[in-house]
Amino acid sequence: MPIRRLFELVTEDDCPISPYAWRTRYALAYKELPYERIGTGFTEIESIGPGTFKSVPVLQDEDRWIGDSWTIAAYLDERYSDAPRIFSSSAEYSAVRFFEKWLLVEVVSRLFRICALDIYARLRPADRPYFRQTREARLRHSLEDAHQQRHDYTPRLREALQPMRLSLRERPFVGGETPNYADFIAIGAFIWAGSVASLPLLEQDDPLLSWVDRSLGLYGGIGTSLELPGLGRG
Ligand SMILES: N[C@@H](CCC(=O)N[C@@H](CS)C(=O)NCC(=O)O)C(=O)O
Repeated sequence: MPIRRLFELVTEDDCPISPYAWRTRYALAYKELPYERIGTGFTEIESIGPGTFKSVPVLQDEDRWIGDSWTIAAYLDERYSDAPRIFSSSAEYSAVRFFEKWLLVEVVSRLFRICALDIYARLRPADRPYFRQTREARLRHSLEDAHQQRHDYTPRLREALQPMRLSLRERPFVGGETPNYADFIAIGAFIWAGSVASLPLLEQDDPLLSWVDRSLGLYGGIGTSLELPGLGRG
């Protein structure tokens, strides 16, 4: 079997929590490419492979080292062109780029505020000071203050998801009849936050949860055995 390894961020108990690595996992599963997963901490990223990476995911494919989830997706399409394409056209690529920006601004930023302290508590002890320092600078609040305000952010998060609900009323996936990279991006964010959140991120009857279940069930049940307390799953 070829050497193919995915370096991804994990918690102290080896729970994979990078939203970016999750989309890469989905992309690899979609292309039916087997790989070995290597859990890493924030403070170990610079020692991966050639030592030039600043973030995960990182994919090692034989002697190639590729960082950045978008670069990895493009690489997979180019290198494994016989397998189904992740992006069938540049128009699809652009639409998914737009979707990612929307999701980051409206959804991921809120998920992050809601879950920041929950993430911190699950990290490897060696990663915690780095996470606190960098994330408090980003939040312009202490992790504890953000945690206290999370109940204010939850309704705003649920409201912000309305465009996704409306779109999923018409089709089973963001990508249409079948999932595309936009679904992989979004489910990656829900898995990340759902793994750690200590409050329900969505109402129990939120129609988005059927899409969550559909997405977790893809590719032989890629996410069905995950514990996602923040989504009332597992
Ligand atoms: N543009 C990158 C972003 C990846 C990213 O931000 N990953 C986070 C983990 S979820 C990370 O490695 N952060 C490193 C750090 O904060 O030092 C991608 O799409 O892969």
